[in-house]
Formats: sequence, C-alpha cells, structure tokens
Amino acid sequence: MTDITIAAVATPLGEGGIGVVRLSGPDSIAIADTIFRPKQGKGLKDQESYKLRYGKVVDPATGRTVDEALAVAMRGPHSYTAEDVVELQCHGGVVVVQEVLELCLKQGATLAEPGEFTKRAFLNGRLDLSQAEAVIDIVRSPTRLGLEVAIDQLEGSLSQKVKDLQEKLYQITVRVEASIDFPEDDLPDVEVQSMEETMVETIQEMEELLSTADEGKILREGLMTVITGKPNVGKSSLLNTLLNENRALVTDIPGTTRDSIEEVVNLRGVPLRLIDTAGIRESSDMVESLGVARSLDLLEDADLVLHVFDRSEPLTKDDFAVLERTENSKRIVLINKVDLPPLWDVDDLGDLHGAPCLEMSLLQEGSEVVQRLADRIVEFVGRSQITSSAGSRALLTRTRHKQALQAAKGALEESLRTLKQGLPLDLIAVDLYNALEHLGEITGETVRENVLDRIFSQFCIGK
Ligand SMILES: Nc1nc2c(ncn2[C@@H]2O[C@H](COP(=O)(O)OP(=O)(O)OP(=O)(O)O)[C@@H](O)[C@H]2O)c(=O)[nH]1
Ligand SMILES: [Mg+2]
Repeated sequence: MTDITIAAVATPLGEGGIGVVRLSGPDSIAIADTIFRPKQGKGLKDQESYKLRYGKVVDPATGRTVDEALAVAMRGPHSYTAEDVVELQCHGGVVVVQEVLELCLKQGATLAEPGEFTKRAFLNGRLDLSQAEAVIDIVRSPTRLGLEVAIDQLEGSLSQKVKDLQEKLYQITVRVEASIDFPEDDLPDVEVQSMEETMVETIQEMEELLSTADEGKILREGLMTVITGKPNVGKSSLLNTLLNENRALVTDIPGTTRDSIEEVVNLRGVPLRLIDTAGIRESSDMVESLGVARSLDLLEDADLVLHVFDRSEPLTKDDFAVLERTENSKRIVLINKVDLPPLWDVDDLGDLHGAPCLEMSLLQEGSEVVQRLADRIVEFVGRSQITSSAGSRALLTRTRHKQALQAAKGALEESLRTLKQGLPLDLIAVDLYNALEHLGEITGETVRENVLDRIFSQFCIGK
C-alpha cells in the first residue's frame, strides 16, 4: 500500500445539491481533522467508521469558515479503495468544492489522477481488473441493458468465468507436470486421451466466450452508427427523425452540416451512437473540406453505416465515391425523398453486395421510417441474442479482453497439437503457462504497468 494520500472532487463540476471531496490514503483522517470542525463531539479520528458528522470546513491558517458540511470516515480495508477514506459532503458549487479540495491539498494531500481511487481498489485487491473496468462502464453506460452487463461484471460474472477457465488449465498443468518425469512411452494412453479431452473442452468454452465479444462491445459502447452521403440528401433529417427532436440544422442548402454531431439513441434496447456528418463532396471551402475529412475518418471507425441517397436528384460521382468508401463496412442503404418524382432506381447503384436497402420519405413518414429502420438495425445486431443473454452470463465487453482470450486460446491449441504429436511434455507445459498468463491479463493478475495506466487514465478524476 502507498503512503501517499490523494484527494479529488468526486462529483461533477457545476451546481448541485451536494459536492463531494474525497480523500484516500493513510493520512486522510488526519488531514480531514485539520479542516473539519464537528458541531458536537470529537474529530473523525475518534469517531466510528461510516458515522456521518455535521460541522464546518474551516481554513486552519485563517480560521475562516469555507462551508458547512457533513463528513464521514471509512477505515480500510472496509472502504472503496481498501484504504482509509474520508468524504466531505459540501454544498454543490464550483468554487466551494474547489476551495475545500485546495485546503486538503494544503494540508498534505496529493491531487488524485483520473481513476486513481479505483486503481487503488484494484492494487489493494478489493477489485480485479475486469471489475475495475466495470466501474467506468457503469458510469458511462448508454442504456439500461448496458448497465445490467456492467453491474454483472462488477459483481464478478466475467472474473468467475475466467477463474473457471484458469482452474481447468491448472488441472491439466498439474497432470502434465506430474508426468514429466515419466519416460514418454510410459504415459498411459488413457491419461493422454483424458488430457486431450479436457483441452478440447476448454478450447470450446473459450470460443463460446469469444463469441460474446461483439455483443458485449455494442452494449458497453453503443453501436457506432455513421450517417453518410453526399450533401443535401437528408442525413440531418434522418438524425432528427431518429432522435425525435430538431437537433441538427436542416436546410435546402447543400453543405449545411459542417461538423459531426453525435447523439445516443436507444433503439429497442440497442444503444446507437448516432453520428450525423458533413455531406461528402469535393469542396474549395476550407471549413467544409475539414468537415468532409472528418466524415471520412468517422466512416473508417463505424460499426454500421447508414448511407443516404436522394432519389429526386440525379446520381453523381459523389454518391459513388461514398459507396466505394463504405464497401467494406456493414451498411444499410437508404433511398430518401421518394415523395418526389424519381430520377433513378436502386439498380442504378450497381452491386450493393447484399446490403439491405430501404426506400423512404423523411418528409412524409416520420415515425414509420423509424420503425422500419429499427427492424433492419435490430436484425443487423441480432438483438434477440442480446436481450436473452444480457444480465445472465459473462460477456466480453472490451477489445482488451478479447485479445487476451484469443491469445490464451492460441496457446492452448498449441499445447494440444504438441500433445497429439507426442512431443516432450515440458513443451506442453510452456504453452499451458502461456495460456494461463494471457487469461490473467483479463483479471489483472499478470498485466503490465503501462496497460494499467492506460486503462485507468480513461476514468474521470475522483472515481
Ligand atoms: N421532399 C423531401 N425533402 C426532404 C426529405 N428529406 C429531407 N428533405 C429536405 O432536404 C433538404 C436537405 O436535408 P438535410 O437533412 O439538411 O440534408 P443533409 O444530408 O443533412 O445535408 P448536408 O448537411 O448539407 O450534407 C432539406 O430541405 C429537407 O427538408 C424527403 O424525404 N422529401
Ligand atoms: Mg446535414
């Protein structure tokens, strides 16, 4: 455990009912006692854990009252970080919480880095890494379903599944180690066969868990859905229709949207991170070309592309240029403005490689379009699978988990091959240890410092 005591504002910056300043570390109670004067009774040092005290926060240098507040001490290991923690609940104003925080820093606390409280909970063994990651997922969850998955992960659904896999690998490793001293030929066939069976079974279980990765990622982050097309086809109208509000400017002037606009919509339980972008065309206008460049970047990262066309205007090379860009993406083709006389039909778009195609009039249909599009999107992500599974089984929610599990599976497959070839058992043991190490990356047993830093730097300060 560290001897540095950290402090941070734990609530969002702004006006609110309360604002919480949080301390964690060996001196948190002593530091709090230098600035908190309880109305009655003794300082926090002589108070029971978890007991809320009413009093004032006072600058010890000047005797000036900074705020009235409630204070609570939570002694380690029974606290969020497993260290001594104090929370000062002040009035929720920008200046007041900042002043209370500065007093804590003057009295010897160090400003916490993003996610440092949760990182300490992990380093002190109160949470494993996948559980610590779930904390940030709870804070950021885009929908209720996403929240359920995050809560399950915090409660250990993924950790338990990984532990089960580790246990199986340990069992095989123990048997391999025990047989290493035997000459090759003496290893009974039944023993080899039974090891093989356990390996095959474990590989299958790993595959099952791997198959949850897409679904887990969508629930955690939302499906990154980029609306694209040349200018003036109705992209912003589509965003507004899906949101059911006038979020983006809609005009009949091509090039209205300059910068991308992102909003989250919940489409029958599927969280969509819906991004309206600048219409793509060659432009001499500097701002517009910057917007177009951003649109193209977003297309690269999209999980799903909604490509909008205007059937009342002739197809141009801009339409086909975008089509070419999205050739390798999952895309849905939306042919808009069918209330106007048509100038082309869908065959003119050429081979769409099986992309679903929908004709619509955003001007006339409104909510009906939403229903039809929702059907297609839900089909696309296979939501029946999502609702039935979320909340009841372990899901891989991050690319990090997926990569580690893939590596573990690869190592285990290698050891199976080695066993089948009748090669020396110590070779098998090496691969098994590799597989165990990769599994340990998910729960954080074997993870490197720089990976930890990367994970926790995504958190907010005070979490
Ligand atoms: N007749 C008709 N007009 C539509 C329809 N959908 C959108 N429009 C009109 O088309 C024009 C352009 O719509 P926007 O939603 O701003 O188009 P955009 O693709 O976002 O355009 P940029 O931001 O310039 O790229 C507006 O005048 C809309 O009212 C439709 O289904 N039928
Ligand atoms: Mg627009």
